[in-house]
Amino acid sequence: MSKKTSIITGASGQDASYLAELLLSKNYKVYGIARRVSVNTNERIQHLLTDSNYEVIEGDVTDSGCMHNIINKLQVDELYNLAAMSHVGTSFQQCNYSIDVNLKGVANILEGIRLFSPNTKVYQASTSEMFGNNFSLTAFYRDKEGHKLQDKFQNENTPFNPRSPYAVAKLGAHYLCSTYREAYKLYISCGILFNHESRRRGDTFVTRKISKWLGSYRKWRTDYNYFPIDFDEETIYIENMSKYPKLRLGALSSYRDWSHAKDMVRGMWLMLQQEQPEDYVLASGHTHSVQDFLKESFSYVGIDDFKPYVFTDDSLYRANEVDYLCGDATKANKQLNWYPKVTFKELVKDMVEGDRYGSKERYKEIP
Ligand code: NAP
Ligand code: F7E
Repeated sequence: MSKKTSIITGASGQDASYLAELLLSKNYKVYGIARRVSVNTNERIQHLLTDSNYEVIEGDVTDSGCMHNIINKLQVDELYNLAAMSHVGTSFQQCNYSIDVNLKGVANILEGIRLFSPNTKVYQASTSEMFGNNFSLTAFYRDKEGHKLQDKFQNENTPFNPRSPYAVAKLGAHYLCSTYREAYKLYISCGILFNHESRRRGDTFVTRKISKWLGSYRKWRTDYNYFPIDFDEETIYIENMSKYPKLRLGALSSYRDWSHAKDMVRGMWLMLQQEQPEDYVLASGHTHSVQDFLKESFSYVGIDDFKPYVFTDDSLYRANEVDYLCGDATKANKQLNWYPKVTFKELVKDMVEGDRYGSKERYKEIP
């Protein structure tokens, strides 16, 4: 049987690095599309660059001619579109740009597939941000004490209600995918993925911001050994000797359904191995607040109360917030036999350990 071939856009990103590892382990030829940058951004895929089955091709999803040429020339079996301006907060400041990459970029790819490579199966990276503050309710049930409860969750039937330029662009792309799927009978599946993190997570997302800060704070503490520590409004200090800036964060009460990125890329691949293209939610089904993440990560390093170490910075609040996300992945569980393996606790531990010794140790992963 001939080797399967694939394109991954957004090759230098968190998910693309795990997906490339997965596809290479399944003996695929992988073409990673990465945009031209003035400095090296291949840190996450450096270890793959010597693999003869992995090739990086320069390309930008906002350039239709470029994407059409690549799609036409390679005629791959599977294309995973992971390229995005993926930061929700930034999208409020860079609205047009977010639409260019996250919506028009998808149009460029879909047109390329339609015109030049209609047998290529496409995965589109949709997002739980498309739900905004909408949720569905389970039927009432009773807890152990007999109290009447109901759970809030989002699944494939929950109506969308985007609350950021990022989410609006992603929702436009999501609908464009279903339109192309129906109109041109193309194999296009969208994964509606809830938050997923790892040691390779970008350091401006809240989980990695926390684990990275803990890593550098612990180094500072170790450098100054056991001196008593005190606090003023924005800093932590050691008896007039040294000051260290507190961890600056915005909204602490948002709830997110966090999984490990490695689990998620397995689901992406499974979506393209089905008879029919469909959209699927991938999520752990457990939700935690940012405060929960802080509590878990600080207590992992022996700090019982995180509050004195955190400075709430008003400038880090978003113009609109998504308050509560908790995914119901029953469809993926049943149809794809997909279940996440890494728990919230294991994820936090892995990220905090990953940042403990600085960048060199970061990529020693959960096995
Ligand atoms: P990420 O780490 O931010 O990676 C995004 C990648 O897209 C980067 O490699 C970036 O390149 C590339 N990119 C940006 N603009 C581009 C352009 N114009 N042309 C080509 N490439 C471009 O994101 P991720 O966490 O891996 O997420 C992967 C995808 O899943 C994204 O589409 C994201 O929106 C979506 N998603 C993520 C999550 C999550 O929790 N991680 C959840 C739901 C959906 P540079 O390295 O040059 O910046
Ligand atoms: O924020 C709050 C923030 O930026 C999580 C992307 O991968 O997942 C991600 O989007 C929560 C929000 O992720 C800070 O306000 C508090 O409530 O880590 P985040 P996100 O916005 O959920 C979705 C599914 C995607 O599709 C996206 O691509 O944490 N928060 N303080 C903060 N967030 C950040 N970034 N920085 C803070 O200082």
